[in-house]
Amino acid sequence: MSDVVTIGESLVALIPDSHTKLRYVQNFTKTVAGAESNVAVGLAKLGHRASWLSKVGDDELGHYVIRELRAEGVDTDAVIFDSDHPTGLMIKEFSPSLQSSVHYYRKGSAASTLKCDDIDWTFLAKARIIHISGITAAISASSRQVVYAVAEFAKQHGILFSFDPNIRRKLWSLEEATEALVPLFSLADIVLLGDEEAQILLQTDEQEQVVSTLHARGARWVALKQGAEGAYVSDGKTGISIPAEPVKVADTIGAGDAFNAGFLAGILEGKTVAECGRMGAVMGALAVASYGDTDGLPDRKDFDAMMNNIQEVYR
Ligand code: KDG
Repeated sequence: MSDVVTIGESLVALIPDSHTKLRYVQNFTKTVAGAESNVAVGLAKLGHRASWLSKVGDDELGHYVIRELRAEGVDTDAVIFDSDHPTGLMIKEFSPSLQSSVHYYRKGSAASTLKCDDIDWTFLAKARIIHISGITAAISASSRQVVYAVAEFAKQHGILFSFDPNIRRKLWSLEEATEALVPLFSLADIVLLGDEEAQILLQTDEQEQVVSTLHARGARWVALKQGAEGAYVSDGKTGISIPAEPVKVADTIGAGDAFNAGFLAGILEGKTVAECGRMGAVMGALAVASYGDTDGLPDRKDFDAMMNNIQEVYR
């Protein structure tokens, strides 16, 4: 039985060792990326039982993904190996100004063939929280159906459904994203979104307006992630700004997932919304301080030390 089940695609990510155009890069580090598996890793490192449900190719990259996630303590027993479709790949690119972008090689990947028949509903029924991001809805029509079906299932079974729109403009147009993602707000108990996403999907990034709109649609917890400004979090009774933790930025990719892991850990532990927000902010800061999506995420002991005094750990 898992505290949290996350569902979505994980990819092998190649991270260049230099800040230049990919054509000039000589060396890459191989790592695992994927919004939902990042959340599962963050939760597992904090000591929660986290499962990741997906499909990977029955290929070397697929076995690598599973090996890495298991090493981080994520349960992957429900993952399906697909011998007809490959594991997806992405390559990061860093410009000289440290901006990062990604190139996807994921069309027709194993995860994009995920369909409702692949889901082990009995396994899912035992979760306390199911977390999915909009990337799962973007990668194919069948995985989009999975997202809606899982959200409905969570509602019927009293499982908390956690949703992060995670809009990826390289995967679909803003019109397609809006049409597919806005209805999911009404099915979500926990909404974790960025301020740009709020602007696109709700036509406002004004924090109180965003949270009141989402609470009116049924969300019990809302976290509006504001990047370097921190976050605004609400449980419908208390709304509070959480400052970002001071950090030297290496790579911002993965910060939102890390925030989500910290925030969901807080909910599992019965914390106040302010504490959940601070847990998210600490996890987010640690993710941006390192290059891989999850390499910088702390184990519980380090996390607790940072929650008490982040300065001490950095020395
Ligand atoms: O949130 C970070 C993710 O974007 C990254 O790990 C890769 O899941 C990914 C994606 O589809 O972009």
